[in-house]
Amino acid sequence: MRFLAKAAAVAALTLLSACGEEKGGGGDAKLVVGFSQIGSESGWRAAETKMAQQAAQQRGIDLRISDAQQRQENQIKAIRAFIAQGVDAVFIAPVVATGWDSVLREAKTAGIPVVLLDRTIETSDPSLYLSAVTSDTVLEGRVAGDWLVKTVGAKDCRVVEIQGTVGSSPAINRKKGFDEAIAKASNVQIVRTQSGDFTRTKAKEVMESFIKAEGGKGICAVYAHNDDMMIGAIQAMKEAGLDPGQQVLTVSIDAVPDIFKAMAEGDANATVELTPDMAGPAFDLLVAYKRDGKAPAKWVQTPSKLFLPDTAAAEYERRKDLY
Ligand code: GZL
Repeated sequence: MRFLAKAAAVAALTLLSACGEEKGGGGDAKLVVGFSQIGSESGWRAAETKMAQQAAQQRGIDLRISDAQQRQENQIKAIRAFIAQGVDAVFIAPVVATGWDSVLREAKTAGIPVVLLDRTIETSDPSLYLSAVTSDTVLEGRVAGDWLVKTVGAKDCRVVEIQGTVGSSPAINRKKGFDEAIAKASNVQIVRTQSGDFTRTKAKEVMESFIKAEGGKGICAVYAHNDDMMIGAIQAMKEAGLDPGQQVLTVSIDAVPDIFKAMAEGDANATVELTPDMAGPAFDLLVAYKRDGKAPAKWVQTPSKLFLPDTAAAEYERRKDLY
Protein backbone atom coordinates (compact mmCIF):
# COMPACT_ATOMS: atom_id res chain seq x y z
CA MET A 1 0.00 0.00 0.00
CA ARG A 2 2.83 2.36 0.96
CA PHE A 3 4.47 1.70 -2.39
CA LEU A 4 1.30 2.69 -4.24
CA ALA A 5 0.91 5.86 -2.13
CA LYS A 6 4.55 6.79 -2.83
CA ALA A 7 4.11 6.15 -6.56
CA ALA A 8 0.99 8.34 -6.58
CA ALA A 9 2.83 11.12 -4.75
CA VAL A 10 5.76 11.00 -7.19
CA ALA A 11 3.33 11.03 -10.12
CA ALA A 12 1.51 14.07 -8.65
CA LEU A 13 4.77 15.96 -8.16
CA THR A 14 5.92 15.09 -11.67
CA LEU A 15 2.56 16.27 -13.02
CA LEU A 16 2.88 19.57 -11.11
CA SER A 17 6.44 20.19 -12.27
CA ALA A 18 5.61 19.13 -15.82
CA CYS A 19 2.44 21.22 -16.19
CA GLY A 20 3.47 24.01 -13.77
CA GLU A 21 4.07 26.94 -16.16
CA GLU A 22 6.74 28.23 -13.79
CA LYS A 23 10.27 27.20 -13.05
CA GLY A 24 11.50 25.26 -10.08
CA GLY A 25 8.32 23.23 -9.59
CA GLY A 26 8.87 20.18 -7.35
CA GLY A 27 11.94 17.92 -7.31
CA ASP A 28 14.78 18.37 -4.82
CA ALA A 29 16.76 21.00 -6.77
CA LYS A 30 17.65 24.01 -4.55
CA LEU A 31 15.19 26.87 -4.98
CA VAL A 32 16.99 29.93 -6.40
CA VAL A 33 15.53 33.33 -5.45
CA GLY A 34 16.80 36.69 -6.67
CA PHE A 35 16.14 39.53 -4.18
CA SER A 36 16.23 43.11 -5.46
CA GLN A 37 16.87 44.94 -2.16
CA ILE A 38 16.60 48.73 -1.92
CA GLY A 39 19.89 49.36 -0.15
CA SER A 40 21.03 49.86 3.45
CA GLU A 41 19.51 53.28 4.19
CA SER A 42 18.39 52.37 7.70
CA GLY A 43 19.05 49.99 10.56
CA TRP A 44 15.73 48.37 9.77
CA ARG A 45 16.71 47.73 6.13
CA ALA A 46 20.02 46.18 7.16
CA ALA A 47 18.13 43.91 9.56
CA GLU A 48 15.71 42.89 6.81
CA THR A 49 18.64 41.83 4.61
CA LYS A 50 20.31 39.94 7.48
CA MET A 51 17.08 38.11 8.34
CA ALA A 52 16.44 37.26 4.68
CA GLN A 53 19.87 35.59 4.51
CA GLN A 54 19.18 33.67 7.75
CA ALA A 55 15.73 32.58 6.55
CA ALA A 56 17.15 31.34 3.23
CA GLN A 57 19.89 29.38 4.99
CA GLN A 58 17.38 27.77 7.37
CA ARG A 59 15.32 26.65 4.36
CA GLY A 60 18.19 25.56 2.10
CA ILE A 61 17.30 28.23 -0.46
CA ASP A 62 19.91 29.86 -2.73
CA LEU A 63 19.24 33.59 -2.15
CA ARG A 64 20.96 36.11 -4.44
CA ILE A 65 20.68 39.71 -3.12
CA SER A 66 21.37 42.84 -5.16
CA ASP A 67 21.75 46.24 -3.41
CA ALA A 68 20.21 49.05 -5.51
CA GLN A 69 21.58 51.96 -3.42
CA GLN A 70 17.99 53.30 -3.30
CA ARG A 71 17.80 53.71 -7.11
CA GLN A 72 14.90 52.20 -9.07
CA GLU A 73 16.95 51.85 -12.25
CA ASN A 74 19.38 49.60 -10.39
CA GLN A 75 16.48 47.48 -9.14
CA ILE A 76 15.13 47.07 -12.67
CA LYS A 77 18.59 46.09 -13.95
CA ALA A 78 18.92 43.51 -11.16
CA ILE A 79 15.48 42.04 -11.88
CA ARG A 80 16.39 41.67 -15.57
CA ALA A 81 19.62 39.93 -14.59
CA PHE A 82 17.69 37.51 -12.35
CA ILE A 83 15.31 36.76 -15.25
CA ALA A 84 18.31 36.07 -17.53
CA GLN A 85 19.73 33.72 -14.88
CA GLY A 86 16.43 31.83 -14.89
CA VAL A 87 15.87 32.08 -11.12
CA ASP A 88 12.84 30.32 -9.64
CA ALA A 89 11.39 33.51 -8.15
CA VAL A 90 12.16 37.21 -7.64
CA PHE A 91 11.63 39.17 -4.41
CA ILE A 92 11.44 42.97 -4.66
CA ALA A 93 11.41 45.67 -2.00
CA PRO A 94 10.25 48.45 -4.39
CA VAL A 95 12.00 51.73 -3.57
CA VAL A 96 9.09 53.70 -5.08
CA ALA A 97 5.49 52.72 -5.83
CA THR A 98 5.32 53.35 -9.60
CA GLY A 99 7.20 52.30 -12.76
CA TRP A 100 7.27 48.49 -12.30
CA ASP A 101 4.71 47.11 -14.82
CA SER A 102 7.12 46.67 -17.72
CA VAL A 103 9.83 44.69 -15.90
CA LEU A 104 7.20 42.68 -13.99
CA ARG A 105 5.65 41.75 -17.33
CA GLU A 106 9.05 40.44 -18.46
CA ALA A 107 9.21 38.26 -15.32
CA LYS A 108 5.67 36.98 -15.94
CA THR A 109 6.51 36.12 -19.58
CA ALA A 110 9.55 34.21 -18.32
CA GLY A 111 7.28 32.28 -15.93
CA ILE A 112 9.06 33.69 -12.85
CA PRO A 113 6.79 34.60 -9.89
CA VAL A 114 7.44 37.89 -8.06
CA VAL A 115 6.85 38.56 -4.35
CA LEU A 116 6.90 42.13 -2.97
CA LEU A 117 8.56 42.70 0.41
CA ASP A 118 7.81 45.57 2.84
CA ARG A 119 6.61 48.06 0.25
CA THR A 120 3.83 47.94 -2.34
CA ILE A 121 3.45 49.15 -5.93
CA GLU A 122 0.75 50.92 -7.92
CA THR A 123 -0.16 48.70 -10.88
CA SER A 124 -3.11 48.26 -13.22
CA ASP A 125 -2.40 44.52 -13.29
CA PRO A 126 -2.13 42.84 -9.85
CA SER A 127 -1.45 39.51 -11.58
CA LEU A 128 2.08 40.86 -12.18
CA TYR A 129 3.02 39.82 -8.65
CA LEU A 130 2.17 36.66 -6.72
CA SER A 131 1.87 38.20 -3.24
CA ALA A 132 3.08 41.07 -1.02
CA VAL A 133 4.46 40.64 2.52
CA THR A 134 4.10 44.07 4.17
CA SER A 135 2.70 45.88 7.17
CA ASP A 136 -0.35 48.14 6.84
CA THR A 137 1.59 51.38 6.47
CA VAL A 138 -1.55 53.52 6.70
CA LEU A 139 -2.32 51.86 10.05
CA GLU A 140 1.24 52.61 11.24
CA GLY A 141 0.67 56.31 10.59
CA ARG A 142 -2.73 56.16 12.29
CA VAL A 143 -1.31 54.43 15.39
CA ALA A 144 1.37 57.14 15.61
CA GLY A 145 -1.15 59.96 15.19
CA ASP A 146 -3.65 58.48 17.65
CA TRP A 147 -0.89 58.21 20.29
CA LEU A 148 0.09 61.87 19.82
CA VAL A 149 -3.52 63.14 19.97
CA LYS A 150 -4.14 61.13 23.15
CA THR A 151 -0.86 62.29 24.71
CA VAL A 152 -1.30 66.06 24.14
CA GLY A 153 -4.96 66.15 25.18
CA ALA A 154 -6.40 69.65 24.68
CA LYS A 155 -2.99 71.37 24.49
CA ASP A 156 -2.10 73.09 21.20
CA CYS A 157 0.59 71.03 19.47
CA ARG A 158 2.60 72.20 16.46
CA VAL A 159 4.06 69.09 14.77
CA VAL A 160 6.97 68.83 12.34
CA GLU A 161 6.99 65.76 10.08
CA ILE A 162 10.03 64.08 8.51
CA GLN A 163 8.77 61.93 5.66
CA GLY A 164 10.34 58.82 4.13
CA THR A 165 11.55 58.46 0.53
CA VAL A 166 9.47 60.56 -1.87
CA GLY A 167 7.08 58.35 -3.86
CA SER A 168 7.57 55.26 -1.69
CA SER A 169 4.45 53.46 -0.44
CA PRO A 170 5.43 53.80 3.27
CA ALA A 171 5.99 57.54 2.94
CA ILE A 172 2.68 58.06 1.11
CA ASN A 173 0.71 55.84 3.49
CA ARG A 174 2.32 56.79 6.80
CA LYS A 175 1.50 60.41 6.03
CA LYS A 176 -2.06 59.44 5.06
CA GLY A 177 -2.67 57.51 8.27
CA PHE A 178 -1.14 60.18 10.53
CA ASP A 179 -3.12 62.97 8.82
CA GLU A 180 -6.35 60.97 9.30
CA ALA A 181 -5.62 60.52 13.00
CA ILE A 182 -4.79 64.15 13.79
CA ALA A 183 -7.70 65.45 11.71
CA LYS A 184 -9.85 64.50 14.71
CA ALA A 185 -8.00 67.05 16.91
CA SER A 186 -7.99 70.66 15.71
CA ASN A 187 -5.36 71.49 18.37
CA VAL A 188 -2.77 69.19 16.69
CA GLN A 189 -1.39 70.61 13.42
CA ILE A 190 1.55 69.74 11.13
CA VAL A 191 3.36 73.04 10.56
CA ARG A 192 6.38 71.74 8.57
CA THR A 193 6.89 68.57 6.51
CA GLN A 194 9.82 67.41 4.38
CA SER A 195 11.44 64.16 3.21
CA GLY A 196 14.45 62.81 5.10
CA ASP A 197 14.71 59.86 2.66
CA PHE A 198 14.58 57.37 5.58
CA THR A 199 18.19 58.24 6.55
CA ARG A 200 19.64 59.69 9.80
CA THR A 201 21.92 62.12 7.98
CA LYS A 202 19.28 63.71 5.79
CA ALA A 203 16.76 63.82 8.67
CA LYS A 204 19.25 65.64 10.92
CA GLU A 205 19.64 68.34 8.24
CA VAL A 206 15.85 68.60 7.83
CA MET A 207 15.33 68.90 11.59
CA GLU A 208 18.02 71.61 11.80
CA SER A 209 16.10 73.59 9.18
CA PHE A 210 12.81 73.10 11.05
CA ILE A 211 14.38 74.34 14.30
CA LYS A 212 15.83 77.37 12.49
CA ALA A 213 12.43 78.19 10.98
CA GLU A 214 10.26 77.46 14.02
CA GLY A 215 12.60 78.29 16.87
CA GLY A 216 12.95 75.91 19.80
CA LYS A 217 9.71 76.76 21.56
CA GLY A 218 7.66 76.46 18.38
CA ILE A 219 7.85 72.67 18.12
CA CYS A 220 5.65 70.47 20.32
CA ALA A 221 6.29 67.13 18.56
CA VAL A 222 8.26 65.40 15.80
CA TYR A 223 6.72 62.64 13.66
CA ALA A 224 9.33 60.73 11.64
CA HIS A 225 8.37 57.97 9.19
CA ASN A 226 11.15 55.76 10.57
CA ASP A 227 13.26 55.52 13.74
CA ASP A 228 16.56 56.18 11.97
CA MET A 229 15.33 59.61 10.90
CA MET A 230 14.12 60.25 14.45
CA ILE A 231 17.61 59.45 15.77
CA GLY A 232 18.96 62.09 13.39
CA ALA A 233 16.28 64.55 14.53
CA ILE A 234 17.09 63.87 18.20
CA GLN A 235 20.76 64.70 17.53
CA ALA A 236 19.73 67.97 15.87
CA MET A 237 17.41 68.89 18.76
CA LYS A 238 20.08 68.20 21.39
CA GLU A 239 22.67 70.26 19.48
CA ALA A 240 20.15 73.13 19.42
CA GLY A 241 19.63 72.89 23.17
CA LEU A 242 16.15 71.36 22.93
CA ASP A 243 15.00 68.49 25.13
CA PRO A 244 13.65 65.66 22.89
CA GLY A 245 11.38 63.18 24.68
CA GLN A 246 10.54 65.76 27.35
CA GLN A 247 9.93 69.25 25.96
CA VAL A 248 9.48 67.90 22.39
CA LEU A 249 7.47 64.68 21.96
CA THR A 250 8.73 62.09 19.43
CA VAL A 251 6.89 59.33 17.58
CA SER A 252 8.32 57.19 14.77
CA ILE A 253 8.11 53.73 13.17
CA ASP A 254 10.25 50.55 12.91
CA ALA A 255 11.02 49.69 16.58
CA VAL A 256 14.77 49.30 15.98
CA PRO A 257 17.08 48.88 19.02
CA ASP A 258 18.42 52.45 18.89
CA ILE A 259 14.97 53.98 19.40
CA PHE A 260 14.50 51.84 22.52
CA LYS A 261 17.90 53.03 23.75
CA ALA A 262 16.78 56.64 23.18
CA MET A 263 13.51 55.97 25.02
CA ALA A 264 15.35 54.42 27.98
CA GLU A 265 17.53 57.58 28.08
CA GLY A 266 14.41 59.81 28.06
CA ASP A 267 15.04 61.17 24.53
CA ALA A 268 12.14 59.48 22.68
CA ASN A 269 8.52 58.64 23.49
CA ALA A 270 6.93 56.17 21.06
CA THR A 271 7.58 53.81 18.14
CA VAL A 272 5.39 51.51 16.02
CA GLU A 273 6.85 48.08 15.36
CA LEU A 274 7.69 46.80 11.88
CA THR A 275 9.15 43.32 11.72
CA PRO A 276 12.29 43.01 9.54
CA ASP A 277 11.42 39.35 8.91
CA MET A 278 9.56 39.83 5.64
CA ALA A 279 11.48 37.20 3.62
CA GLY A 280 10.60 34.27 5.92
CA PRO A 281 6.85 34.38 5.20
CA ALA A 282 7.65 35.09 1.53
CA PHE A 283 9.79 31.95 1.26
CA ASP A 284 7.08 29.87 2.93
CA LEU A 285 4.29 31.04 0.60
CA LEU A 286 6.59 30.54 -2.40
CA VAL A 287 7.53 26.96 -1.42
CA ALA A 288 3.85 26.09 -0.87
CA TYR A 289 2.94 27.64 -4.22
CA LYS A 290 5.68 25.73 -6.05
CA ARG A 291 4.59 22.52 -4.35
CA ASP A 292 0.78 22.83 -4.66
CA GLY A 293 0.39 25.26 -7.54
CA LYS A 294 -2.30 27.09 -5.48
CA ALA A 295 -2.11 30.92 -5.55
CA PRO A 296 -1.33 32.32 -2.05
CA ALA A 297 -3.12 35.28 -0.43
CA LYS A 298 -2.34 38.49 -2.32
CA TRP A 299 -1.27 40.18 0.92
CA VAL A 300 0.46 38.76 4.01
CA GLN A 301 0.08 41.52 6.65
CA THR A 302 2.66 41.94 9.41
CA PRO A 303 1.69 43.53 12.79
CA SER A 304 1.95 47.21 13.80
CA LYS A 305 2.22 47.41 17.60
CA LEU A 306 2.89 50.60 19.60
CA PHE A 307 5.84 50.58 22.03
CA LEU A 308 6.42 53.14 24.82
CA PRO A 309 9.26 53.89 27.28
CA ASP A 310 7.86 51.57 29.97
CA THR A 311 9.19 48.50 28.10
CA ALA A 312 12.11 50.18 26.31
CA ALA A 313 14.98 48.73 28.36
CA ALA A 314 13.68 45.17 27.99
CA GLU A 315 12.91 45.61 24.29
CA TYR A 316 16.41 46.98 23.68
CA GLU A 317 17.98 43.92 25.34
CA ARG A 318 15.70 41.59 23.35
CA ARG A 319 16.45 43.17 19.97
CA LYS A 320 20.02 44.48 20.13
CA ASP A 321 21.63 41.30 18.76
CA LEU A 322 18.96 40.69 16.09
CA TYR A 323 19.73 43.85 14.04
C1 GZL B 1 8.71 50.18 5.50
C2 GZL B 1 10.12 50.10 4.96
C3 GZL B 1 10.88 51.32 5.38
C4 GZL B 1 11.32 51.33 6.84
C5 GZL B 1 12.56 52.15 6.76
O1 GZL B 1 7.99 49.04 5.21
O2 GZL B 1 10.09 50.01 3.56
O3 GZL B 1 12.08 51.41 4.61
O4 GZL B 1 10.36 51.88 7.72
C6 GZL B 1 13.21 51.62 5.49
O5 GZL B 1 13.42 52.05 7.87
O6 GZL B 1 14.10 52.52 4.96
